[in-house]
Amino acid sequence: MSTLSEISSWLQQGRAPKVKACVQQALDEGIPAGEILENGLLDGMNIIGQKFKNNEVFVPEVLIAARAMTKGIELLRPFLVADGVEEKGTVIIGTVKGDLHDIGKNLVRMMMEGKGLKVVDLGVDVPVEKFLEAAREHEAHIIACSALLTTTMGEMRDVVEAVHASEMKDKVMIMIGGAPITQAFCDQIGADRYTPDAATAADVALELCQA
Ligand code: B1M
Repeated sequence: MSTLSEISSWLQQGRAPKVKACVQQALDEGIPAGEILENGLLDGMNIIGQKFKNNEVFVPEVLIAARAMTKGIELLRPFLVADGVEEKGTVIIGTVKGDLHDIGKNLVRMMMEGKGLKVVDLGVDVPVEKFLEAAREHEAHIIACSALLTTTMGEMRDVVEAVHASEMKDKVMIMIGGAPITQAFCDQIGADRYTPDAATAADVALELCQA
C-alpha cells in the first residue's frame, strides 16, 4: 500500500497518531504537501463523508476521523503555504445567536476544510453583526449559519436581511443548515442555499466558490 493510501485508510479509522506518522513519512519521501492533502487526507475524508451520508458510519466515527484529519493538516499547513497551494475560497461559519449546539457546525467546518476551503469559525451564539464583520475582514465568499433550535432559526433571516442591506449583497452567498431547517424555510428567508448535511454543505460551498 502506498503512503498516501495508508494516510487515507488510517484517517478513515480515526487513528490520529498513525495519520500524523504517515503524513510525516510522506513528507520525508518528498511527496508534495498538496498531493498529500488531496490524495491522502481529503481522499479519506471524502470516503468518510460519503459513508456518513449513507448511514454506514455515525457521528462518533466522523468526529474521530475529523480530528485525525485536523492533526494531519496541522502538520502540512506550513508546507502548503510554502508550496503556494491556494485556498479555494473563504467561508465564515457559526452557530446563530442564542444557540449553543456546535457538533453539526464543527462537522460542516471540517468537511469544508477537507475540500480545501479556508473556514473562519466564529463558534456558537454568534450575533448577526459578527457574521458581517468577519465576512468583510476576510473577504469571504460564503457566510454559513447553523441552527438547531426552532427558537433560534429566525436569526438566519436577520443575517440574510443584514447582508442584503450591506455593500456585500452581490459578493457573499448565505448557506444555512441544521436539524430544523428546510428548503421551504430557505426560500422563505431568501438565503442562497440550504443543505441537509455536512458532506453536501461542503460540496455546495466548493461549487459556489468555483462558480
Ligand atoms: Co439540544 N436540543 N438543547 N443540546 N440537542 C436538540 C436540538 C433538540 C431537538 C432535542 C429534543 O428536544 N429532541 C431540542 C430542540 C427542539 C426544537 O427547538 N425544536 C433541543 C433543546 C430543546 C435544547 C435546550 C433548549 C435544552 C434545555 O436546556 N432545556 C438547550 C438549548 C441550549 C442552547 O443552544 N441555547 C439544549 C442544549 C443541548 C446541549 C448543550 C446539552 C447539547 C449540545 C452540545 C453541543 O452541541 N456541543 C445538546 C444536544 C447534543 C442536542 C441533540 C441531542 C443532538 C444535537 C447534535 O449534536 N446532533 C439534539 C437532538 C437531536 O438532534 N437528536 C438536541 C448531531 C449533529 C451531527 O447533528 O447538529 O443536526 P446536527 O448537524 C447535522 C445537520 O443538521 C447538518 O449537518 C450535520 C451533520 O450532517 N447541519 C448543517 C448542521 N448545521 C449545518 C449548517 C449547514 C449545513 C448543514 O450549512 C451552513
